[in-house]
Amino acid sequence: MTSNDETSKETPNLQDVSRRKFLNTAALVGLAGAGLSVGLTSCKNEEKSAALTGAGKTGGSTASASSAVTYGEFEVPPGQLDEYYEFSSGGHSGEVRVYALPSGRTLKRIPVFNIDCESGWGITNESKAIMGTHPDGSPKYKTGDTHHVHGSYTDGTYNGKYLFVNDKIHGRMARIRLDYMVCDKIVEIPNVQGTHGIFPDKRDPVDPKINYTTRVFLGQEFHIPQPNDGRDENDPKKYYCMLTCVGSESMDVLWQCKIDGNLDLIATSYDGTLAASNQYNTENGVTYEEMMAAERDACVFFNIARIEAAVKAGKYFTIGTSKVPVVDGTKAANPDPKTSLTCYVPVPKNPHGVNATPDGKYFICAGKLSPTATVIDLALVHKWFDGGFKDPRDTVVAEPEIGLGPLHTGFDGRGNAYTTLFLDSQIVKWDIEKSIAQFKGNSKVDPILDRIDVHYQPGHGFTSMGETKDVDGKFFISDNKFTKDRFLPVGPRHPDSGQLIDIRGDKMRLIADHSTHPEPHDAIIVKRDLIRTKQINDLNEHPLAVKDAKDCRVVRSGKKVTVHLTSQAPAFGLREFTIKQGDDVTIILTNLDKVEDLTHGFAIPKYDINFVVNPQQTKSVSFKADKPGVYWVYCTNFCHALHLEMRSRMLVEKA
Ligand code: CUK
Ligand code: CUA
Ligand code: CA
Repeated sequence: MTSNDETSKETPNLQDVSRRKFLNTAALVGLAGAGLSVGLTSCKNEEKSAALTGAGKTGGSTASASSAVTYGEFEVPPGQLDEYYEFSSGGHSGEVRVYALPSGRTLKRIPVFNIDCESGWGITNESKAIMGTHPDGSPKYKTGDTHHVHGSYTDGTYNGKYLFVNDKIHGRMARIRLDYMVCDKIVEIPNVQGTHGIFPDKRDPVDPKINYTTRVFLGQEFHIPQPNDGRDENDPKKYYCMLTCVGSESMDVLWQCKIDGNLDLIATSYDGTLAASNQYNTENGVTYEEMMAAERDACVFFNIARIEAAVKAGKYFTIGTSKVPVVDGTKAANPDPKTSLTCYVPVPKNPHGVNATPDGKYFICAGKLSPTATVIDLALVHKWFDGGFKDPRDTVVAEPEIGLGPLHTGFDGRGNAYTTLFLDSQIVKWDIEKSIAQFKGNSKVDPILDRIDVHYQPGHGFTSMGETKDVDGKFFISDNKFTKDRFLPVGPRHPDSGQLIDIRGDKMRLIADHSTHPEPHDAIIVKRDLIRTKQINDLNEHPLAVKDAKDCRVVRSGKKVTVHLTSQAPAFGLREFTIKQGDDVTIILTNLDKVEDLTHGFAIPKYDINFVVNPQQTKSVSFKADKPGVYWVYCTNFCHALHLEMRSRMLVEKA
């Protein structure tokens, strides 16, 4: 299926042809295969030692050996707190993880799209209401696939209010409130599949002249026919992808923008005017060979003000039963740059991550199948939108060759970029301004400053505060797959790793290997003082809170039974309660303990109920009392010397 071969017909400008050394499709597939087989066969000694030195994967690694590191410098001694939080996506576990850096301590796993019996996520009524349910009350989806975690911003830096994370499988976005570090809202995006990249606006409405609202943008990776209801399943003309915009407070889907090609990762500009995405499937291919057909794909820019004006002016359509306004951002619908909603900048073959430099000037798009990174000047993108010139490719100000398999780029705020090289198993440090000078024709300049081996296949790489204008240039994390010999073996499924790299000096230094559960994708590193959490819940937050142990009771209305219950170490408010077989039971449990960290568990054997209530928190569960008998309801969370004795008897009378 190829409905748009416009891109493949584009002739790269001549200056470029000599510089860019593309690998042909067959070579690339072979190369990717070789990289993987190294990762997968670690048993043989010679391969192992080759892998350990970082050599033997790409035939000639040029990384400097990491010079003497005094590891103690980065130690966080017992009792001391770390300098940073790291918020990481948990990949296809569907969760978000919280680590401390530089120690690498695991602090928390935040269940989001997954079901988690440690906390009761997906088991309690409150969490099910957030996740969405079938009419019978069961969760609508049990699976999730998180990739990109980003924080909410005020004027270019984190405000500590929210995290946003995508779900690639079911096309959802979740919000995590950072005061409790729990998911408080999930929105399902209509009309899309493969919701991958996500990035919030970096500004709040700080300028009264411009009506900025904080939005989150999401990129659709997979083409689907519209509407996707069984018609047009094999009609290429009906397939397309869209950018989606969600309001960060309302969590409503505000608009969508139809495009040519697909979307992948998202970046937003610091001035709130632009969002962009790399496009690896401008071919509109359905097989990987088709997706690799063109020598160039694109980085597409969205003019947010124009899109929102078009929506306001009613220049949109809707799809199927969805009411979300969809504007047309295809090239055919936008012939004039001066009114265009989108700008498609050609970049080499199947690019991956796009990242915004902290000075707000450039977006950097990594080549993936091209050994290059493309530096796009945002001022020139604006100039193109103003009609200043015709060819969007003229917004490119540099395209340095940096190594094989470039994926994601982090920044130190000193003008340097750090890009993960999946196939070279390295991080390359390069100078952005030098790459621009080189591109202008100064052949004496070499933008490459340093390389360091990582172990072994890096995906995302990111720096401390690196997605903000308050970037501090201290640490880089390389999140790696294929860690094989780096940790004690745990069977065929290996842990993944986050390797901590000190980037303060001229040379990068590998400081630590932190193991992670599979499979981390993107993360952000946030200064600890930007995060202010609450240590206990607010009793009044839940409308059904049972505020006094004296209020514990069983209320019956026909077959509907509500059990009002409290917990206070080492007892539940009712030592026993009786219900009848066939009852529709709701148990509301408030933890009346006020002591910090005094969490109680609540488990009912055979009824598959297990959740915790934190101090002053209320949660509820509903179930059908379908099994007569005696069930010891017990506290699962160690809370008191009499924790084992903290029980209540649920008597289900035979009907
Ligand atoms: S994608 Cu995983 S390495 Cu989902 Cu962010 Cu680039
Ligand atoms: Cu309450 Cu253990
Ligand atoms: Ca492509």
